[in-house]
Amino acid sequence: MIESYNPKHIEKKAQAYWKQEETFKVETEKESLRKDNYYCLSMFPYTSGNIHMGHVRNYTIGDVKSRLKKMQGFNVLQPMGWDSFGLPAENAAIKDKSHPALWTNKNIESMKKEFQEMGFAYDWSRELATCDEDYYKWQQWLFIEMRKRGLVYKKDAIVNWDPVDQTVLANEQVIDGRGWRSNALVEQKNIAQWFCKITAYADELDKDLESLTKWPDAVKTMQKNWIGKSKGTNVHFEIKGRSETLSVFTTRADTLFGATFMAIAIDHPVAADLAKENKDIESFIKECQKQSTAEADIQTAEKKGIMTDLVAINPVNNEEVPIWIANYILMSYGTGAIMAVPAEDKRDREFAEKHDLKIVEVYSDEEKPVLINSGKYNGLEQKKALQAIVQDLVDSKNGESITTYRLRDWGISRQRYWGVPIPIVNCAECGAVSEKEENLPIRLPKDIQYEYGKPLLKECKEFYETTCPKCGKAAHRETDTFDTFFDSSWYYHYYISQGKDGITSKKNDQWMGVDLYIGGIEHAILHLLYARFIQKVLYDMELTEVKEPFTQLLSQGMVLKNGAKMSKSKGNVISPKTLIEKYGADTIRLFIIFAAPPTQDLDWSDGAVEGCYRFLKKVWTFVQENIEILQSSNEDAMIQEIDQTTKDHIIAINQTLVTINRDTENIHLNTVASGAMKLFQVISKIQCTENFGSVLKYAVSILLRVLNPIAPHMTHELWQEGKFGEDIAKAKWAVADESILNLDRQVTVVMQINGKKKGTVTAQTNASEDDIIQAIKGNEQTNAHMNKIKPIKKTIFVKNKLINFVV
Ligand code: ANZ
Ligand code: ZN
Repeated sequence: MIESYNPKHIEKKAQAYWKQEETFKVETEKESLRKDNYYCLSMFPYTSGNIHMGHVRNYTIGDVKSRLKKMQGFNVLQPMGWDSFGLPAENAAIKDKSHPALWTNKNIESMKKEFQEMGFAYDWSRELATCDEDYYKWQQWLFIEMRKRGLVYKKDAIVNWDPVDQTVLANEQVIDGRGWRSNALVEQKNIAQWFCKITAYADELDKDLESLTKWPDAVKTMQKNWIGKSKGTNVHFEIKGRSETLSVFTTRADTLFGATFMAIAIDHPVAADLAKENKDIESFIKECQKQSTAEADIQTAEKKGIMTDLVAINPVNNEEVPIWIANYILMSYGTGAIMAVPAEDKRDREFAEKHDLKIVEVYSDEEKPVLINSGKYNGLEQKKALQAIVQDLVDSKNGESITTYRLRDWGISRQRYWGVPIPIVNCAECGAVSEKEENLPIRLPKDIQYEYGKPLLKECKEFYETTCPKCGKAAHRETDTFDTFFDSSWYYHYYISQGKDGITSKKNDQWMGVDLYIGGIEHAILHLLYARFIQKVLYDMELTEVKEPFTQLLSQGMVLKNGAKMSKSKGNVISPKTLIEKYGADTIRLFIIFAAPPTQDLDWSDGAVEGCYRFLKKVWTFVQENIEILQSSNEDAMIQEIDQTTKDHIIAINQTLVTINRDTENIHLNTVASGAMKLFQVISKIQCTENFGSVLKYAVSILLRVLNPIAPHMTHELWQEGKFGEDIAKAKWAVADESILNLDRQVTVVMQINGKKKGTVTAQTNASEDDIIQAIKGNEQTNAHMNKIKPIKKTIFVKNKLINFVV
């Protein structure tokens, strides 16, 4: 009776073995060469409590790649941790009348269990959670160091305020003017906030995208657009009757003669000034403040404006241009003011038409347009016109060339409880003082009665009452916590050095940048940009010599069901838990890898899952049926001593290995899975009577190793049972044998004397007559015949077939 495939049993067994043997533990502190190390990182999950198929796909891809690299001889670092601070924990705590920490820890526990059940080869000794004090201590340290370098500062800022969730929202969290979670109408509020000066790195962040040759172009483009580098001119307009000037940023100084009005942002200082004396302006501004500040929303919102009684003087022709306050101008871009050219700019035209403002054409209607209505510049085509006008502006000191960025400084203050405390003390005398390093970490108080909507830290005396690190007098702690994007902007360092040696250790560069970073496309912009920024800050602090944190980036495709994204709201979710229960983890892993290349969307198919299960079962049964002969044989292809059919099988196996190895490199892991299936097809045909055991062991050994990264549990069990070795995870990855591949490129040529067969020689396909004669002389038997036949009258040579000596 052979043992039947019982994933539940063998998967538990393999997992226990890895734990016991610490198979995936890696030393990062010992001296090693960067090229021998492989750092494979999957974006750590938010501790939401449930693992969905998107996670499973993300982490399976990383795990297959990691296991493969280990077999290929690399020291592989594959860690896992938890992005564990954030709003959902607070909301859940309210719902469950619990505490965010309890909820979070419970979730970590259950998610970890599921990850272990999936058989992911993590070095669990490096597990981290961003809510751990040992972890965030270094984040607080970094903040203080950045402050010393002028890279963090506090300023009043208008923020999107969600009156229900009682928190500041990022622009992306405002959807159609409403809070993304609460759906409440978002208000604009001015409060003091901490900012990171990411704009100081705008140019580097833009330029270094070029060095990221192993990133998807789509992601690089998104980053580039987000940074939004733009070369243009600041043009200074005098305000009639006032001492100050109004500066505008334009990329089209060539259109200056078409500027028929000016438009300034509602929060421009000039607007604020006017609002003090003018009720209409004041109420217009108030009205606009209700509108979302998200750029996309501003672009599409109805163009509103109010005219002021100020006029600007156009420096190129001294014409008077009315100044408007308009809702489509961003204070945070350029100078917060524009010259409007309705003839050339769509937004300005829309505004002009609505408010009945003048439109002055500046380009002719010809195939090659040239300037018109533009004084001495008339007749110039655009490029030349721009050059000439900018030059004159610079010469007359009415303007200067400038590069601006769409990127803004990163607001990191959150008025929430469940986050890393910002390590600042507010002293009545000294102002905002950074905590002393020896006082870190500033711990988040845990024993707190959790209640919704309350600014908890602000009411927690034990937390905020402290003394000033500078003067020693009584003072209040900052009660804002960090944006959780900060928590995840440096975690890839902590996995390596684990905070033993500071935020990073010198040895970290033996592993940095991350060889392969895998995660969802939803993180294409912010997370990756913040991490790139922090890495550059660490570089400038001389804590690393690596400028980019992630060498290769893989954005895995989505998991779909019938063409739609799997999601709770659509009710089409398939739970990994149920599937593990039914088929075992190996089947899910195989399906995920087999069904689509990692970067493409994967459409769920119950039938295909079933098919994967059947495949694994077949392999299992086949090996079990042959288990005795496998146990008692040594692996050897026995290529010289087997029949032609078996030889062909062995050649086919090696040819399949060529494809598999080509595709492991370009991460088309799906062909590794289909390659394994192909191998099995060939292997199940092996029938030779001689040397069957050795040949089978050779072939099955290849199959198990190819399949191991994808179905690690089953192959682990079969490897040990078939006496292939102790731990397949440490076995050498299978590559094609060149000498066997060459066999396929060889032919057998018959040697004849006067038309009678005397023997055969093997030679390369298409070998010449001379080559064949050399081969004959090189073979004892044929050479003996050759020596007997002298003189040769005639030689008949048929390429790849025969050589006939006529004597
Ligand atoms: C006159 C003009 C004429 C403009 C024309 C464009 C086309 P990019 O290329 O994205 O950098 N602008 C400047 N500051 C702005 C702000 N704070 N809010 C809204 N719009 C602003 O865009 C630069 C152009 O965007 C600038 O050039 C300005 O309009 C507008 F045919 O000036 B332009
Ligand atoms: Zn003080």
